Amino acid sequence: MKEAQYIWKDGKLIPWKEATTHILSHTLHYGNAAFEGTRAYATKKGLAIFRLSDHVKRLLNSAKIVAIKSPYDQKELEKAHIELLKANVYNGNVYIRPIIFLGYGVMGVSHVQAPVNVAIAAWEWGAYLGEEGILNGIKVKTSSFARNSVKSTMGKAKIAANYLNSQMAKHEALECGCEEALLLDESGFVAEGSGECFFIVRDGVLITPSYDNSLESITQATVIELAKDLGIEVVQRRITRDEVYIAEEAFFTGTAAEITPVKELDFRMIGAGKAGPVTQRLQKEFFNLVMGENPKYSHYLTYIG
Ligand code: PPE
Repeated sequence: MKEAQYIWKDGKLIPWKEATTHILSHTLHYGNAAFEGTRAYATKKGLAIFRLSDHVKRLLNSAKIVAIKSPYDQKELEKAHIELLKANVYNGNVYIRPIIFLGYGVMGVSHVQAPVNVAIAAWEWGAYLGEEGILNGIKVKTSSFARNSVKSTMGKAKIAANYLNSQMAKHEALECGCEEALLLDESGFVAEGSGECFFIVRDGVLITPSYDNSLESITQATVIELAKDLGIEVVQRRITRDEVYIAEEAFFTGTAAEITPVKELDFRMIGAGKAGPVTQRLQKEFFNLVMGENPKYSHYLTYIG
C-alpha cells in the first residue's frame, strides 16, 4: 500500500501511522461498519473526486440501514474528503476509503452503546484487477458461494460484514487460477462480482441485472448513462451463467475495478476472449468523463483546488 501523509479521523487530520484503533473496537469483533470506495482522478485541472456527493450519500444511507448514527452530515463529510486530499501529496489517481465504525467501549453483540468513529483514508491505487486485466480482460469463475441473501443481510448497505462472503468467493476464484468471482443470487441468476457489478453484450445490446441482488452501484449507473448517450440499447434484466458463456462481451464495473473486461467465465472464452468493441468504447468514454474531458458530466467532478 502506498501510504500518504495524513488520515482524517473524527474531525482532525492525523499522521497516517497514528491512525490506529483499539483491539476491543466493536466493529473488529462484530463487523458493523459502513464504508465507501471513491476515486479521485489526476485530471489536467488537478485531482477531481468522482461523484463525491453520491458516495457520501450512500455512506450515510448504509449507516442508517445498519442503525449507526453518523456524527457528521453530508456537507461535513464532503468537506472532510476535500480537506484530506488537499493535505496529502499525490502523484496519480487516488482511492478514497471513508469508514463509519464502532469504536472501543462496550462488548457484546448489541451495538447502540458503542462509540461511533469516522475516518477517511486516501492513497494512490492503480488498476484493481491489474493493468493487464483492464486492458485485455480477466478470467472469472462462477462462485460456489451465493450472493448474500436479501432475506438475511442488507445489500443496499455497503457494510463490512457483507464482505466476508465476497472475500470467500474471491479467495476461491484466485485458488482456482482465476482473477475474480461471479456470484449468483439464491435463484441462480447472476448477481455481481465480489466487489463489482456485471454487464454482458448480446446482439449489441448491453444487459445488466437489476439492483435486487447487488449494491446500488454508482459506476454501473454511470456506464448505463454513457451507453445511452452513445445510442447503445441498455436492458436491466436477469442473466444466467450460460447466457454469459454465449455473450459477445462481458465486463465488470466498480469504483475500484472501473471497467474491466471479462475474457473467460468458467474456462469458456467470452466472444473473442479480449476486450470487445462495446467494452472498449465504454472504457474510453468512462475515462474521458472521470478525467474531466466530457463537459456534459462536469457536475460529477469535485476539483481539489
Ligand atoms: N458490488 C459490490 C459488492 C461492491 O463492493 C462494489 C464496489 C460494487 C458492486 C460497485 O459499486 P460502485 O463502486 O458504486 O460502482 N466495490 C468497492 C470495493 C473494492 C474493495 O476491494 O474494497 C469499490 O469498487 O470501491
